Amino acid sequence: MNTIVTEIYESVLDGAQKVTAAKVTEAIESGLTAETILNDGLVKAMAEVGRLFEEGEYFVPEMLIAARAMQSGLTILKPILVAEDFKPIGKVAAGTVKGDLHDIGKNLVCMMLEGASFEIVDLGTDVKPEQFIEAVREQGCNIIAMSALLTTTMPNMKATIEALKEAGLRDQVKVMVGGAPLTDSFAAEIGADGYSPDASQAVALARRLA
Ligand code: B1M
Repeated sequence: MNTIVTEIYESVLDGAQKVTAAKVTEAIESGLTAETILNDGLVKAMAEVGRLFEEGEYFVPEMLIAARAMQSGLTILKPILVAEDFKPIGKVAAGTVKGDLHDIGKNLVCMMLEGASFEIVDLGTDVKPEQFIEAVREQGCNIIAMSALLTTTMPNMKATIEALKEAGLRDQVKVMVGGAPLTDSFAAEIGADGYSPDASQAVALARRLA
């Protein structure tokens, strides 16, 4: 791995927010692509944080400061990942489902979709079914993008789809889902229109759905 990328990776593991931001800036200036910085530095580090948490070496505070460091790097990458020339090809209501506070993956998906000329209504985390419904009704969103990182919150995706049906809105929107514990078959089972394992494939999926 390139030295700066290794330093970015280590700074996220250490939760050293300022170092991550400085190293990401340095990496961009040195000519590395945003994709390399993102995938080999930031995303890889968060996967390692997850492994350390599973093994009992990291606890919630360490996960949290690592997440903050990752966010500081993402903020710097955002202008590069997001196109400046912007004519929306669809309006997406994005959110992490009810009960779930993990937002790094969702934020990344939002950035990539924005970069691919989708307009984003970011509902944040812990998003209840009625909030997605309101975004369709009040803001005219034609795609719902739900993220879940916990096995315990995955059922809230189905609850949102059921609520859309009850509100008579299911035919007006496409529903895409993603998040580490999800699978294609889970998406089919709950009646979603598509599943994507990562942020770049989320763009291809949203284009198909739009
Ligand atoms: Co949490 N956490 N966490 N956590 N956390 C996981 C998810 C866990 C797998 C860790 C572990 O045990 N190895 C585990 C879940 C186990 C399970 O459900 N089976 C877990 C747990 C248990 C918990 C708590 C319950 C811990 C506790 O309190 N005891 C708690 C729950 C809080 C809650 O949500 N109610 C908790 C809390 C936290 C923090 C707040 C400390 C922090 C989140 C900070 C934040 O997001 N702002 C945190 C973190 C950082 C993680 C790990 C380490 C990293 C997640 C992450 O950001 N990954 C995670 C372990 C892991 O995933 N390896 C873990 C980087 C991100 C880029 O990847 O989010 O997967 P990801 O997104 C990817 C794809 O999944 C996909 O694209 C993204 C980019 O490629 N994708 C989509 C995501 N959404 C998509 C939507 C799409 C399409 C693609 O379309 C709509």
